[in-house]
Amino acid sequence: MKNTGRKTENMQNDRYSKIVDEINRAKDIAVYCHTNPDGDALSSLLALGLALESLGKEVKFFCDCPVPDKYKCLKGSDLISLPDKRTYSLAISVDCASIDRLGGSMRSFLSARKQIAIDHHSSFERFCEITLVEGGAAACAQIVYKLLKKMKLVNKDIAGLIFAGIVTDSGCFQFSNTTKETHLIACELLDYDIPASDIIYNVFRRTDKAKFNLKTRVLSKAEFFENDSIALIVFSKKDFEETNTDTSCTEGIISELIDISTVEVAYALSEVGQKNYKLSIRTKNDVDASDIAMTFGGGGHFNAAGARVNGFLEDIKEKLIKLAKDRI
Ligand SMILES: [Mn+2]
Repeated sequence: MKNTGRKTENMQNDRYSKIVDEINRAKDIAVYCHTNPDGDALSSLLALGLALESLGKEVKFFCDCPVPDKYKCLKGSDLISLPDKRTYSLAISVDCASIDRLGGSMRSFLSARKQIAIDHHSSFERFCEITLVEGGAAACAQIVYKLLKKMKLVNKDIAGLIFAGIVTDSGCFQFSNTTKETHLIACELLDYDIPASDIIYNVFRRTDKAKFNLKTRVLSKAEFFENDSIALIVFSKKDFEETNTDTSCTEGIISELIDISTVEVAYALSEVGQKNYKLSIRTKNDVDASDIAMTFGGGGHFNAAGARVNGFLEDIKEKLIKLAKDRI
């Protein structure tokens, strides 16, 4: 990792102690994750929240969407609810690169007396005074772990959650965001006797027939451009309807494209409304996915990013191909 000088380390330590101070001071704390939560967002939220509860704090776990079935296996997932109208002493967001990622939770988050953001996106846009951000870290759960370790709050349940978050966002230790530190943390987590292979199966591999049908259907229509260096799939409303699935079922399917040796940029467009698409981008080599996402007001990581895009499908495709072509 870059910037690991003594000075940066001290700055991070100051930041940790500032956050610990705020936590100690607060009696009631609301923790928040982003809209359409993934395994890292939910695991980070639950690990942090459960740890704060063990300190005797009154903790609320907020997300503006229900927990997807896939993640109901996470310890404490039944504690997560839609935000209420109360004003909390402290609000902490996890895995949110910008304020709008909070979606329907934004108002509740901002109404708290103090706010803290914990995040790992290189595209992070500061939206509150206190932040704990390590752009490029494999998962937000990795940063939550370092905080909870300093606070001596890690137990078996929390270790399992942190592991689930890391597994999700590192593609089970396969993506280029996986560093020595990621493996070292995983090693420490295994000391808590967590069911590692069960967690990997549940959050990373397990699928169901409907998702399988969606996957085979959409992949069979994949398009390739520029000598197979760019790949694109579209999840249309019809694909979702006829396979009895929805946008939450698309996770991971794009990996099949970027795994093809010639492909350097992979796109997935999911139709979410009239001329409205959710765009996912995966890249390899030196192509910056978050840079492409930012063209549409989105963001993310170097090799994985996303955005919302409006327009006619053919126009969007043309624009995406050009953006990729210019960067390969
Ligand atoms: Mn994440």
